[in-house]
Amino acid sequence: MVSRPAAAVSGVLAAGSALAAGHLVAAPLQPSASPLLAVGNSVIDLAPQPVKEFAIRTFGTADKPVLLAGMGLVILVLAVLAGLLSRRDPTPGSVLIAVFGLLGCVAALSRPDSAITGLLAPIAAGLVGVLVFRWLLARGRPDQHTAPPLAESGGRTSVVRADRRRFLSSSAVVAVGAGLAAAGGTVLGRSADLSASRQRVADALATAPPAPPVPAGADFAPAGTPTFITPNAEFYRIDTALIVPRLRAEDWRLRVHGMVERELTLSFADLLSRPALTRTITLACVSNPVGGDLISTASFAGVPVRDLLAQAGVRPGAQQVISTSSDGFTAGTPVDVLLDPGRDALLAYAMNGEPLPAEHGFPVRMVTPGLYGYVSATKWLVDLEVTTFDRPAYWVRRGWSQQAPVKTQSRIDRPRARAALPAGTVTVAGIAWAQHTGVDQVEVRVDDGPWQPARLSTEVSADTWRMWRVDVELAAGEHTVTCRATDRSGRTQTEQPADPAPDGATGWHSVSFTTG
Ligand SMILES: Nc1nc2c(c(=O)[nH]1)N[C@H]1C(S)=C(S)[C@@H](COP(=O)(O)O)O[C@H]1N2
Ligand SMILES: [Mo]
Repeated sequence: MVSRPAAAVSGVLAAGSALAAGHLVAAPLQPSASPLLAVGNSVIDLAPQPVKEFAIRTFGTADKPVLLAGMGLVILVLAVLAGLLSRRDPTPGSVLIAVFGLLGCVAALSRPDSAITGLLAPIAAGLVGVLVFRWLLARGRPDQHTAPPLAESGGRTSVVRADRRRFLSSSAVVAVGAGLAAAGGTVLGRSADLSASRQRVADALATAPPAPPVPAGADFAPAGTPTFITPNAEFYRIDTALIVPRLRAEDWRLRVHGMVERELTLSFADLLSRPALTRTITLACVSNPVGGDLISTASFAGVPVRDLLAQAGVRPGAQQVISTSSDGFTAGTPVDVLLDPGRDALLAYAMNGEPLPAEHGFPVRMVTPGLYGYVSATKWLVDLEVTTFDRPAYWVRRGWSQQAPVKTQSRIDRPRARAALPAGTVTVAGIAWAQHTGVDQVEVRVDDGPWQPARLSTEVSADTWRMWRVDVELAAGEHTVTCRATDRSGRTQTEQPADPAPDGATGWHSVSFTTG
C-alpha cells in the first residue's frame, strides 16, 4: 500500500499538473478553455442570483480571486481524496480525475467563444492528470522485494528512506514541470497579446481631435471628492469575465442585424473611418449600494449608435437592441434611447484619449448616457441585434429590470466614516449624479438640523456627475451628516432604502464621525 501522505501528495500534484497542462494547451488556442477558468466562468453564469449578489456585496471587485481560491480549495480536497482512495489501486482516483476532465470539456464547450479546439485543453488536462497520478503512485509504492522482515528494523529504515527519496524527487520533478507549464501558459496567453494591436489603434487615434478640456471647478478634489475624470486605471470594473477577452482590433467585426432593412458588417477600420464624437459620460453600476464606489467618469470617443442604426434602417415594432460581447454577455437597450438625437450612445473605441483598456472592452464597447451599465455598456462588443423585449438579456434573465435608467443619488466622500476631526469648521464633500437629467441641488443635514444647500461644482454636462461641498460648524462630539440630491426634473432622491436589485439602490447616504 502507498502511504497516506504519498497518496495525498500524488493526488494534489496530479491535479496541479492537469490544470497546468490544460492552461498551457489552451493559451495559444482559446485561453478561456483553460479548465480552471472555463469551469469558473460556468460557475459564474450558473450561480443563482442571490449567490452572485452576496459575492459582489461581500467581496466587491475581489469576487473573482475569491472564486478561484474557493475552486482551488475544492479541487485540493478532491485531489487528496482521489489519492487516498487509490492507495492499493490507482483506478478510483484515475476515474475521478477523468470525470473532472469531462467536466472541463463541458465547461469549455459551453463558453460562448468556444470552438472545437477548446476541447484540446481539458483533454490534455485529463490525460496528464491520470498519467502523473499513476506514475507518482507507482513511485510512492514501497518495493515489495526489498521489504525486509521486521527483525531487520535497522535495514528497513534505509529502504524506506530510499523509497521516500525516490518519491520526493519524482514529486519535485512533477511540481517544477507543472509550475513551468502554468507560467508558460500564462505568458503565452498574454503574448496572444493586445499590446501591438492597441499600439496601432493608439497611432490611428493620434490624428483625432483631442477631448475637450475639463472646465475649471469641475471637481472639489482638494476637499476629498474624486477627480472629475477618473483615470483609466482607477475606473471601476464590473463584468462576468474571469479572464479578460483578448480581441485584436484587426480581427474585430461587428454585425448589425435583426429587425433592420439592411444588415451591416463593420471592421474596426470601417468604424474608425466614420464620423466620431467625444462625450464625457459617468457610468454607474446598478449593483452600487448607497455610498458605494461603482461609479466613474471618462471621456469616450466613438461612433454614435444612432448613425449605424439609421444606416441599417430600424424596422417598425423594434423595441430593444441586444448587444453581445465576445464572451457571450448580453445587454438589451431600448431602441428609442439609442435613436434619441439628444442622447449620444456610442460605440466607443477610446477612453480618456487612449484605446480602450482590455479590461474596459478593447477594441469596442458601448456606452449609453443615463442607463446603468448592465443594460447599455457592453464591452468587447461584437454583435448588435435589433429585436423586441421578448428576448431577455443576461441580467434580465436573472431577475433584474429590463429598463434601468440611473437613479438620482448622492454620496458623502468627506469626512470618512468614524473619522476623528478637530471641532470647528468641517468640510463635508461628495458627489451627486442624475445622468441625462442633471443635478440641480445637493443638500446636507448635520445630525437632526435643517437641510442646508451645498455648493455644486461647475456642471460639465447632464450626463456627468457633479461634486458638492459645504463647510459646517461643529461642536465637539459625535455627528452624523446626511446628503440628498435633487435633479433637474425636480425629483429629490427618496429616503426610502432599497437594495440594488432589481433596478438600483435608493436611500440617503449618512456618515458618522467625531469631533473634539
Ligand atoms: N462583456 C461585458 N460587458 C459588460 C459587462 C459584462 O459583464 N460583460 N458588465 C456590464 C456592467 S454590469 C457594467 S456596470 C459595466 C461596467 O463597465 P466597466 O467595467 O468599464 O466599468 O459594463 C457592462 N458591460
Ligand atoms: Mo453593472
